[in-house]
Amino acid sequence: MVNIFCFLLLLFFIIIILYLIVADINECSTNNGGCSQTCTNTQGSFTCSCSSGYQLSGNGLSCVDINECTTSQHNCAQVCRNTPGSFTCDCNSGFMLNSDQRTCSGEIIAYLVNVCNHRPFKITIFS
Ligand SMILES: [Ca+2]
Repeated sequence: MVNIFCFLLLLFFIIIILYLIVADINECSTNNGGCSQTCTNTQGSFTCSCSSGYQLSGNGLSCVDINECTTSQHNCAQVCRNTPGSFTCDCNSGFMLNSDQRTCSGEIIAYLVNVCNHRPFKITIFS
């Protein structure tokens, strides 16, 4: 009698375990699975992933900004400024950021004299 009871109990637990394996639970449907950005449901589990410019932290859940300025992942000619998920380029004093948002042009200051009134005037050119 005890053997039959033990067998049925064992069978019951095996059925429950098989049900949990086969019947996938979408962990992402509750609190985004704990992921700070993207949660992807998989059979029997889930994974977290991050948008471009972020990397998954050690806990596998949260995403942290990549500081492109402290690595070689930026292409700024002069100054790199880290931003959440990205970075921007800037220029040193006396330079102006070009339209490519990466390189800088130097400031050329020239002093000319107005031939009509003989007064000096300043022109500034970025090149
Ligand atoms: Ca960044």
